[in-house]
Amino acid sequence: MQRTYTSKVGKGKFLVKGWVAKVRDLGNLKFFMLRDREGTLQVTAKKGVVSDGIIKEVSHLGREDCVAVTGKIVSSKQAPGGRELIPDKIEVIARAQTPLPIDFEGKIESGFDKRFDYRFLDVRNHKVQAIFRVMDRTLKHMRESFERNGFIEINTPVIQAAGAEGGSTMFPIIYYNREAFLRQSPQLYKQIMMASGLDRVYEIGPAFRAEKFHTTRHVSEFLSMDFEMAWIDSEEDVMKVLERLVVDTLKGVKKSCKRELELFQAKLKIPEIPFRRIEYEKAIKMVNKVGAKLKFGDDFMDVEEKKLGEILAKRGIEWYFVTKFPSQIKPFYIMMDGKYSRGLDLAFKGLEIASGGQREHRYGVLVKVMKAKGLDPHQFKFYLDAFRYGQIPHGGIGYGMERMVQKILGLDNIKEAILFPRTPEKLVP
Ligand code: AMO
Repeated sequence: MQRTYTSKVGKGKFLVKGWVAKVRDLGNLKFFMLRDREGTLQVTAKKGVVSDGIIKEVSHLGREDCVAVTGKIVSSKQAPGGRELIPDKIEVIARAQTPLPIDFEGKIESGFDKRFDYRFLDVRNHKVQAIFRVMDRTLKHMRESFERNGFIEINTPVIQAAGAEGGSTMFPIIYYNREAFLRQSPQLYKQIMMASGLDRVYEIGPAFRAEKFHTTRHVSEFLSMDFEMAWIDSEEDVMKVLERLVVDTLKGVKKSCKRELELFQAKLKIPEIPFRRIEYEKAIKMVNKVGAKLKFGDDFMDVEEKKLGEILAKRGIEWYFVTKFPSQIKPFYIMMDGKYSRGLDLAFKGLEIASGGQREHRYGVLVKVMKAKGLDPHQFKFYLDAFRYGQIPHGGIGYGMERMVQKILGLDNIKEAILFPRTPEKLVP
């Protein structure tokens, strides 16, 4: 007989497989909840109704034993979901040791560290599992949107010889007999691909940052979704694609993750296009009015980002762009117009989700900017070469996938949206 998920059983005989979630023994009546990926099902063994062998088997079951149960589904007023399984065969596939190291059903709140140590148990909780289903669907709907908009998915190296996002967050590794780095972003490679004629590319893959501080939105390894597009006139073209991508994705998630969103009581609003564009100087004024002390050239930190999000939330705005950042705080690859840059950030409820902009595609200017920012162009020859033989105007963004899921579900900490988070302290498991 083929296995059926607990959510799919109807009337008749079925084989279900899963973990023993709860056992109750009322003497002549014994029952347990069987949990699988899709839900739970009560298995009821009543003396006289099932064989003595089954009764004995059930009385030996313990929490999280792994079982395969065959039996008949009958309606039941008392059982959760209005149905129960009357077993005629119970096979114990594996026993679980006791006591369990964490109580993942949430009666005793386990600390983060313990939860991540035993993530395989933690994810048996359907609410925790829901986070990763939302991640799965988010990626799927994004890929669909990219496909509709003519993007090609690519993969570029994770092991790199040079980083684009500043030395302080690079992870050096030993690559045979020389030093290399884990990528901070696919920045240099996606830009190189703009000189290849592929026109519109995206990549979804891990990115690494040796972040020294602890926040609820930074980790050392995250899933970066990057796109890059050619033949643009300005960063406005990038924002148009990005806001379309966000709306497509949210619409998809709203439809395919109803159950998951309900578990988190997450009300997903679909923003209207175009998203609000706020120039950096205006954003500074807005947060300074409520107590911040930012001046031109300062970067938005956690608190100011949140403040801006709160101000805009009062106006019913959840998604917005911040544009026209000062050139001095943007990386070398962003195009500068004197004092201002063509860089942009996209925020969702006060959290930066993506950043990018129009790139500098003119070889001579790029080399000059790199030098002015203290970089050695010789180290970036492989990248700069792509700008010497017909590089076209282009732009793109990098997008933090876990931050997106964090905000969709209202999770306090980004780590919850990562199966095995990496932080300065956490390398195992
Ligand atoms: P940036 O450094 O702003 O830009 O990163 C892009 C997006 O990636 C996410 N992110 C992180 N998420 C979790 N933990 C971290 N430590 C972390 N660092 C970044 C954020 C952020 O908005 N190359 C540029 C992008 C571009 O211009 O295309 C870049 O990496 O959501």
